[in-house]
Amino acid sequence: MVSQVFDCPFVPSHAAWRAEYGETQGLCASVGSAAPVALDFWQDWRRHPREPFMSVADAAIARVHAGLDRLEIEVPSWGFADTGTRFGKFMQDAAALTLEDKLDDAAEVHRVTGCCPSVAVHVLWDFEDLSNPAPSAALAADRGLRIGSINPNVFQDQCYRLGSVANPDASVRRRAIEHLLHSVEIGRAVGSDLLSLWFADGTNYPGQGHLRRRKRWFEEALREVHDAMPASMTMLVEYKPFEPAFYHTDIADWGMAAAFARAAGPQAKVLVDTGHHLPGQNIEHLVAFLMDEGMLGGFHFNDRHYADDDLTVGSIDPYRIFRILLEIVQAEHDLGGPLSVAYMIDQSHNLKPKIEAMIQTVDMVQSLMAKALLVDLAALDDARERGDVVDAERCLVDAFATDVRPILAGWRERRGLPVDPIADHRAHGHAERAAASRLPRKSSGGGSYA
Ligand SMILES: [Mn+2]
Repeated sequence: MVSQVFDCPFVPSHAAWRAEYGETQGLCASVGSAAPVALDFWQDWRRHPREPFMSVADAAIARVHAGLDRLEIEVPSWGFADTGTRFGKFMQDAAALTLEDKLDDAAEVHRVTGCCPSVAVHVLWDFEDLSNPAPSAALAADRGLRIGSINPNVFQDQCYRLGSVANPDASVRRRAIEHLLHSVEIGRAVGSDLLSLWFADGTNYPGQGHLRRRKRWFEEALREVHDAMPASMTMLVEYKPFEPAFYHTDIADWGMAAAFARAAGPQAKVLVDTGHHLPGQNIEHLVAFLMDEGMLGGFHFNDRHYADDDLTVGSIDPYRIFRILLEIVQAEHDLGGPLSVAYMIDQSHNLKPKIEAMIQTVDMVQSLMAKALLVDLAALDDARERGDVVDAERCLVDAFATDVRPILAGWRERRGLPVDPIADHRAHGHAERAAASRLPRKSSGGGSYA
């Protein structure tokens, strides 16, 4: 049904639609009742009394399309594998086992979205031969992709029970640092410029660890790794308030991450995982603060209701993600150019089919970015200067309430992409083929607990 809507000439160009059908003719008359998307969009704009429909729409659509042209979103290899909670895993027939499988799935996401050319890799889960990672870059290139952020793993081995670079045992700290240094070399070998660091280090009980000593071990480790990076590489330092540690976590929030990044060196920045905050945290505020300090490195997109739930981004609170993206849109507007921010997904789905969930995520990020780009920044500034709190808020709410699906469809048509990427993916048969080829291999294991 929806595809009929997107076939409507209204979608790629309002001007073309008006020329053909006339400004006063309702869209429902031309495509019938199967037009909920475009009809909503039409009615939404017609109800706006503040601006003439065409002038606002054309300018806004051009702005959104240009913004979407710049938006690349990295998918995580672990999002395609069987994963679970600590209570168990629900296996999916089509879930990926090998790096090749994961790259095949990432290529399918990129085929239908056109904006996901890079794949984040997890060192222990994705490289069978850590001494020879270079062939993985060719595997990615064969599929029109590239290897994105390198994610070391210093939380899984038994020796890390009491921490990695903050372990009280110097030999364990050294082992963790060597793995991080090896990860830098892996990045160099596969042409990646992002080293993405998350540590499970922390303690479960008061008195268990010497907090300041652990802080200094972290500073020393990050500095050593930073110094080994090529000039093109960025170190991303991720934080998380708790889990797996339940009393204290060594990098518990964005301020600590920023302090550690500063101590490490100029190529280290903060990675904001949207699910890694305590309830009530104003994420867009800390994002604005980090940008102004030149310390924002990138995002791990996901959503949460309670803790680090790894739900689909925007599924719980799309307005929050919109506000975060709006801070970036404003910063780039003030700067007069794009910021260097890595947009990455950190989700692993148990219930949704993994590729569909990833496509849905990309679509949500694009939609919320489109809404953020629709905010009239001049009107917003004017309202602020007049001290008009209501008008200022209305600038945000009006943009957020706009149905951007037809604008997104127009962008996709312009790029030769399917206007409904999930429907196209389902019709393409990738999941069925993947299940047929992977199910016989399932007994050999695979997956992770990401
Ligand atoms: Mn993350």
